[in-house]
Amino acid sequence: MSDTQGKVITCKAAVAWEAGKPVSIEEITVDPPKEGEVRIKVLYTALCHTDLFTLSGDDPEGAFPVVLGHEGGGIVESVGEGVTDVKVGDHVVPLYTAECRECKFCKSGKTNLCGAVRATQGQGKMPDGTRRFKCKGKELLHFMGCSTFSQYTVVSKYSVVAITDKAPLDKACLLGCGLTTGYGAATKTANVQEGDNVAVFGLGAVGLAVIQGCKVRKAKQIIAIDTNPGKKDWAMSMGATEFINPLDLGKDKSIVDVLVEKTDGGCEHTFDCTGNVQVMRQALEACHKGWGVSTIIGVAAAGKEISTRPFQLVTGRKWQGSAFGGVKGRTELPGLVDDYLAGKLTVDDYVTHRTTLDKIDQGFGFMHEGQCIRCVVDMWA
Ligand code: NAD
Ligand code: DAO
Ligand code: ZN
Repeated sequence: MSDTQGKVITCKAAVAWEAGKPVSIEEITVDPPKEGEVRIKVLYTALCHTDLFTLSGDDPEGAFPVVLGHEGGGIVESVGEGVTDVKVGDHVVPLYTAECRECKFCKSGKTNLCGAVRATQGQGKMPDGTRRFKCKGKELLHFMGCSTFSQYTVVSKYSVVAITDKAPLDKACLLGCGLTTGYGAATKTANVQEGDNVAVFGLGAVGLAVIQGCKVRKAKQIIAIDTNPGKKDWAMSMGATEFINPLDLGKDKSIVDVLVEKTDGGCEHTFDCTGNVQVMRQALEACHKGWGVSTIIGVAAAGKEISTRPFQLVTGRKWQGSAFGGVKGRTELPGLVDDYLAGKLTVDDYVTHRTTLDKIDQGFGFMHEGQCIRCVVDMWA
């Protein structure tokens, strides 16, 4: 039993007080976990663009004040009643896509989305409708069921998975979002097959992980596309067969024309990993007539809509989306950790930058510079 069990913990967290303002490092209190909840000592969190997105006010559901962060790893400090799958001392990764194994979604066998904590997670609250964080007399909202920008966090038992303590948590934390999302989108949602031609738009952590998934599936052409020329070497190192910067094409050739030409009529699979709705359209239209499938992974800004001519769909192209790569976190994430430890899934290379909680703003700066794939924050340094 830990000596903090059952007690309110005071610790440091990056608090986002309002949209468009930097986070501030505050002393906050974290209540003990209630029934069905798990309190985690967060050791590492990685910065993902979704956190920035909410901070900047682009997230339509963003609300404040909030403890952001959803890509993290830590150790279970205490558990509430009715928690059996994880125990004190376990190494864990919080899951923004929960898995209860009992709801209609979980039992359908058709999706990794889970209904159990969906409504309260969307409101920034725990499943009983209350919160565990306070700062300066105010309650703080939880974020995506994870809130890993705090040294301690509380999550639902459905929103956490134990992983082997052989996996270094400063790397394995990336499996809590970007890597699993991209790899799963290719291997599960799209289910890319040997010999397929694919195009991946946007080469951040998500797009690079899509490339890894396509390579594992022995795709024939893996065409990597990004407006940042610095992403070419990254893409090739993950298994892309070629790189195209759409800005190099000139006015007369669109990226769609180029892809259709290079793949003898279009790709079997394309992936949007940018969140840009114009790119989503290009990705759909670069699919092969009759059977090409485009998977949207990128999250678009508030109010954005996608469009194409309906004839694109009438003639057999399909549009679909993928959340957390279609991966059921509690059931399947440990297998991805095993793949990582067995050298089948590259993770370490994605950690291009590091910082500390006190300097988390420096990390956000790295992300804006365009060189950063993931910045890992040491929560206790
Ligand atoms: P990132 O910002 O690191 O990478 C995006 C890349 O897209 C960058 O390299 C950028 O240069 C490139 N890009 C931007 N505009 C482009 C354009 N017009 N054409 C080609 N390339 C362009 O982000 P990331 O962490 O890799 O995440 C990618 C997207 O996936 C984001 O929108 C993020 O919110 C979303 N996401 C979705 C899920 C999910 O479950 N669906 C999970 C994680 C992230
Ligand atoms: O079940 O209705 C639902 C929503 C589940 C959340 C899926 C989130 C997908 C995008 C997340 C952005 C990156 C972390
Ligand atoms: Zn469920």
